[in-house]
Formats: sequence, structure tokens, C-alpha cells
Amino acid sequence: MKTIVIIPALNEEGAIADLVRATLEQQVEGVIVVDNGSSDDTADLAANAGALVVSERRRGYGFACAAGVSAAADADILLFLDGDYSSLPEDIPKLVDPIKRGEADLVLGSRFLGHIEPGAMPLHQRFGNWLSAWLMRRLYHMPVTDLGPYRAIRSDLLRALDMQEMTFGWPTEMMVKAAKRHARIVEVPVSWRLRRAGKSKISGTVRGSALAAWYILGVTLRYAVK
Ligand SMILES: Nc1nc2c(ncn2[C@@H]2O[C@H](COP(=O)(O)OP(=O)(O)OP(=O)(O)O)[C@@H](O)[C@H]2O)c(=O)[nH]1
Ligand SMILES: [Mg+2]
Repeated sequence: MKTIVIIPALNEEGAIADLVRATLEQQVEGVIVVDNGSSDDTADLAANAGALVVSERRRGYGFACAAGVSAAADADILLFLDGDYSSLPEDIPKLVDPIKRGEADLVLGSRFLGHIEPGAMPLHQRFGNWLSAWLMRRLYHMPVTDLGPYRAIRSDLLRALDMQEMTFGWPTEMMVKAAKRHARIVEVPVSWRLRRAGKSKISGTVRGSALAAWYILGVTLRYAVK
């Protein structure tokens, strides 16, 4: 099965080249970096490191992920990875193997089941992730402990989900819609560490954290009653 890695990136010039190179050392057929209007050298550094660079000017994590999905038309498995090198490409086999073995349709990396570098997940983010995962277990009977960005999904499933959330709600929408379709969802332990360089846009900022919480909880509750 053909695996394509999609990396949404906004001003990640300090980490992106090493991340792309390390990702290409894994058993993947390609790496797409979606440059979401960076004002730094993210795009050039990613291309020089061997990634296919796609540009998406509409700001938003979901817009960037969706642009990557469109560019990966012939993939069987789509794997999402943050551009700041917080997740380790060495964990890729754990995420894709259950799909390759035909045992899962969506594989979620859980940082709580794996290893979190000291200081890499602030307390409010720990609580938010715990609460969201609890809600997902209660409302969707989904076996999850975390809402991390590191995940792999069968591309035919993702394309069938008709994704609408184009900002912070994208990862949550993927999970709840997959659950409603009775997709096979599996969690595997992954490592999580501090971003290697650059600035936080989400959990390290008040605005980003508030927006992420609003969208995650909103999408979780909305699809539960739909
Ligand atoms: N495309 C796109 N990507 C974004 C946007 N905001 C953040 N990102 C990327 O999404 C990923 C997650 O953002 P981060 O800023 O690392 O958020 P975080 O992991 O909660 O915060 P840190 O703990 O500081 O790393 C990174 O790869 C960012 O470059 C955005 O508006 N558009
Ligand atoms: Mg990060």
C-alpha cells in the first residue's frame, strides 16, 4: 500500500528540513509539505530536503491538510505529521502497520500511552485532551485516550468523510465522522517532544488554545446530536 505523509507547516524553517529527511528514511512513498503562507524559508527548505511542496494560502490547519489530501491523489494511506518535529518519524510504522495488516482504518497516535518529554505538553493541553478523549469515549464509544495530530488513515475512508472543518476542527471531525461510519479505530503509543524550533501557534498561545478547545468541543458535541 502506498503511504504519503502530509505535513502542514506555517513558519517551520528551523525544523522542516531535518523532519522531511528523517521522514523519507521511513517506508513511505512520498512527503508533501503544505506551506500555509509561511513568511520564512519553510517551502524552499522542505523542497530541497526532498518533499513535494504544495502551497495553500487560506490560513488554517484544516485547509492545509485538505490541500495535502488533494495533492496525494494516488495514496492508499495518508499520514499526518506536524511540521515542528514534535513527533518522531520513527513512529511511522506503528501508525501504518495496522492499516497495512487490514486491522484498522484510522490509527491515532496517543501521547499519553507513549512518552511525553517533560514540558512538552502544558497542563491546560493535558486537561483539554483528557476531557475531549473522555467525551469521545462517552459519546462515540471510541477507544481513545488523546487527541493528537499524528495519525494515519485509509485514503478511501478520508475521502468519504466529506470534511468540512477547515481550521482547528479538522482532526476532531475526522475522528467523529469515522466513528459514526463504524470505521475500525485503533490507538498506538507515540512519543511527543517540545517543538524543535520556531514559535507555537496553538497550545503555547492563549488564543490558539482557546480556539482549539472551542472547535474540538464544538465539533465533538455537534456531530453527536446530528
Ligand atoms: N497550515 C497551517 N498549519 C498550521 C497553522 N497553525 C499551525 N500550523 C501547523 O500545525 C502544526 C501544529 O501547530 P503548533 O504551533 O506546533 O501547535 P502546538 O503543537 O499545539 O504548539 P507547540 O507545543 O508550540 O508545538 C505545526 O506543524 C504548524 O506549523 C495554520 O494556521 N495553518
Ligand atoms: Mg507543535
